Amino acid sequence: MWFKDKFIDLSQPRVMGILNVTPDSFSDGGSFSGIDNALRQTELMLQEGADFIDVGGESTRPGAEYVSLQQELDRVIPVIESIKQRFDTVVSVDTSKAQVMSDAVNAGAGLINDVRALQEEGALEAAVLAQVPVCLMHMQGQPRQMQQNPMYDMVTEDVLVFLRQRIAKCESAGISLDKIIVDPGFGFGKSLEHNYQLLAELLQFKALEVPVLVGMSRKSMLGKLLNRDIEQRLAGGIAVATIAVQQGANIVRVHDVKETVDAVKVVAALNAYRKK
Ligand code: 7PM
Repeated sequence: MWFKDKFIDLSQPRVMGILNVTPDSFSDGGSFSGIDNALRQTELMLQEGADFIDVGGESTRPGAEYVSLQQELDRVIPVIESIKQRFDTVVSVDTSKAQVMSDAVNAGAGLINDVRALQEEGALEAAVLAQVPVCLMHMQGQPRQMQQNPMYDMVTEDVLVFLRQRIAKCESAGISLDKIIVDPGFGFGKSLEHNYQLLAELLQFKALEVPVLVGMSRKSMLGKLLNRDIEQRLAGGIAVATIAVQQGANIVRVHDVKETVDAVKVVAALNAYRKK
């Protein structure tokens, strides 16, 4: 798949490194500015083998409040510009706002990653004009209340139906299938049981005939199951990333790039032998 200027072969599993540029992620106590901090983190993740750097300025953490447009632009655009100046990598922009999408792609972003699947005002139009691939994610509800009491008839079927509808909307608006990625949205309006059912049935998403991205890194589906704090979820994260790739995921979005790159390479090696 082409991400603006760069081609990434998604027949092999790829790793997307998470770069948070929300204010809390800047408080490292040192003398580095937000941009310096972001650049250091980016350089490390690229050395560790990340294929994408996902830049997000809106905290979509359960319970989080809405971030204003200007706040999000101020956080995200300078970081994308600086990364593209220094590194030859695909930057993805984690946003739901049309203006952030347009400005980010102008600043060099090669992928629009939208947890609201281009449903916000003007987002679909902005993505069409931007001419870069989009990742359509499923979310039930909105971040501030989505984890209160998530309910589904059949979680996998419900998420598949939603993604099929969003793919159809994108196609009729002028985004071709070869520019679409889907994501079941682990942790976004899903109980622990919903998350594991989706992971068990991830292969079903291959029926959509577009690449599949997953993000489970450090999420509560690990914390709740293992009774681990955020910083103690690495082993669980490697396990679910490995399983996801084995179940057909093309891109895994993670904080812990080095460990995930190794795990994903093991699955890729195994699959190469399996085909012979
Ligand atoms: C705080 C807590 C900040 C949790 C951000 C988060 C996904 C995503 C996020 C995902 C795609 C996180 C979330 N999660 N985009 N953005 N898929 N495509 O845990 O699962 O990183 S934000």
